[in-house]
This record gives sequence, structure tokens and C-alpha cells, in this order.
Amino acid sequence: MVSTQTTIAGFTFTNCLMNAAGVFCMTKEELEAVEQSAAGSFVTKTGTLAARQGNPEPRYVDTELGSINSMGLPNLGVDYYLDYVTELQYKENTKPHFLSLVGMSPDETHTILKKVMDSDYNGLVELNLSCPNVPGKPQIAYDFETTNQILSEVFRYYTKPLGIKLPPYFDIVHFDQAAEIFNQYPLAFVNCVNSVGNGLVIQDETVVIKPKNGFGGIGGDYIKPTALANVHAFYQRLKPEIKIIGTGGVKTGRDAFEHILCGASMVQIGTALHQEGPEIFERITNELKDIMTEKGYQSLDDFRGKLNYIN
Ligand code: RRO
Repeated sequence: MVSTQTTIAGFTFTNCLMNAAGVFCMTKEELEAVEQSAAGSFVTKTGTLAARQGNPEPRYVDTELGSINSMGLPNLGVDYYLDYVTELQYKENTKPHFLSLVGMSPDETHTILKKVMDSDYNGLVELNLSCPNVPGKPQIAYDFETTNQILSEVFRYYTKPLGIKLPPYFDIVHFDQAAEIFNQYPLAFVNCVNSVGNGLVIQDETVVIKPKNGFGGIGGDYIKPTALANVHAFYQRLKPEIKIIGTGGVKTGRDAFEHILCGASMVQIGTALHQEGPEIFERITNELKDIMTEKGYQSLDDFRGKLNYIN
């Protein structure tokens, strides 16, 4: 029997596919739809200490090759998501989940993480270090000094399983420098990648989203090669305890297969989930299983990270 089961930080997921933060995860109703689908888990919309309206609309647009967004971190507040994932822990036949969060400042991030630490929630947390869309707030993970500072402070008190959501990096030196920092900490995972920040999509003579004069994070087909490169670069550099979640450009079983071949233990779907809805998980799972059957692979371990090079 072909299986797409996977493990992160001791949590077993019956399927390696799930939503990417930001898509189908703003409300309990959306999260419940992912929970009831073939997905192996869900991650919540990134929660901040106080609820946020986000940027003015239009702020998300699908294009032929993907999407552009400048949502601006709209969310119902971290308590809404923390209460929900905690409640689900006590349900029968529940799945392990990911709570995504970040503060509007390092202090606020610590306040939120201490709240999670003091709560009954024992699942995974994804600290979002890569939101590209809050005017005046740079993506944290492009500033290595600040990133190192935040992680060093967090792991003084935070002892539950924690991973980080990363922006794409584009230089080998940056992969090296980032990995050197991440390897110093007991991270459960790194998630590569968030949207490619600050792209511009134009229709006729006008931008397609309102915030930031049209600048926004790019997802979908456009970003798969960048996502795969980041997954593989960190798979090569990080200590084996730090698992990789692959996100970016996944809309077929083949795309998921490639992420796993590059080293991903879990694969997230963003733009394509927005375009197709939660039924996408069953389709892509079947496509991935068909590829595995064809190649004689029974589990993800049979091919994870085993990308071939040309000698
Ligand atoms: O809400 C957003 O604008 C947003 C976030 Br927090 C993120 O991490 N990535 C993204 O593409 N949009």
C-alpha cells in the first residue's frame, strides 16, 4: 500500500499535504473545511495579539500563472486560533495542527508565544518571519541579526514544538548565513517559502491590487523553482532534526513529488487551494500516489531528499 504519511517533531500526519497559511484558514468554518478534506493537517491564518482588518481591497488577485496579494495580515486575533486548535486537541479522530502567529513587534511576538506556552495547546507553532505586506514593516527573516536575536530570546522560555516560515532567499551566501543561524536552535521545522515579496501585476495600464500601489507577494506557478531551490538548499544545510515544509507552486501531484524529492517532509498548497477549494487535497494526493506507484515507492522516505544531480 502506498502511503503519504509523514512525521514532524514526533507528530504523525496521515497525509503530507495541507493548506499554506493565509489560504482557507481565516475562520473556523474555513479551517473545518480543510480538516474534513483529505489534507493531513491545517495551519491557521497568522494571528497577531489583537485582531486586524488588514489592507484595503482589492488585495488578492488570481492570475493565469498564480496570484498576487497584499492582505496586510488581516486576522481574528491569536486567541481565536489558539482556542480553536486547543479545543480540537480533545476531539476524537483529530489531526495535529499548526498555529501560525507573529507579533507586530519583537515584544508582541514574545507576549504571544508566552501566552501559547502557558496555554494547554501542545501542537505545532509556525512563527511567521516573512510577511511581505505590512507597510513600514520589513520581512523579519531578511534581517539576520534581528532573526537571530528573536530566536535566541524565544528559546529561553519556549519549549513546545516551534518552526519558522521563511521568505525565499536568492543567494547562496544567504542560504549559508541563514542555515548557520537556524542550526543553533531547537527548531522543529522551517517552512520554505512564503510568497515572493513585492512583485507587481498589471492589467491594461493599471495595477490589480490597491495596497502599496500594486506591490504584493507572488504565489503559484511563478515561484515553484524558487521554492524548490529553498527547500533543497535548507535540506542540504540544516541538521536532520529540523524538518523542511515545502510551499510554493504546488498544484499537481508532480509538484508535490518535486518538493519531497528536494527534501520536504510536508507540502503546503496556497494559490491552487484558493483557486480550486479543499477538494484539491484528494486530487493531488491521488496524483502523488500514482507517481509513487509508478516508480515503486511505498513511502515518502523512499525518495525524500534524493534529488539526482548531473555529474
Ligand atoms: O497577510 C498577508 O498579507 C500575508 C502574510 Br501575513 C504572509 O505571510 N504572506 C503573504 O503573502 N501575505
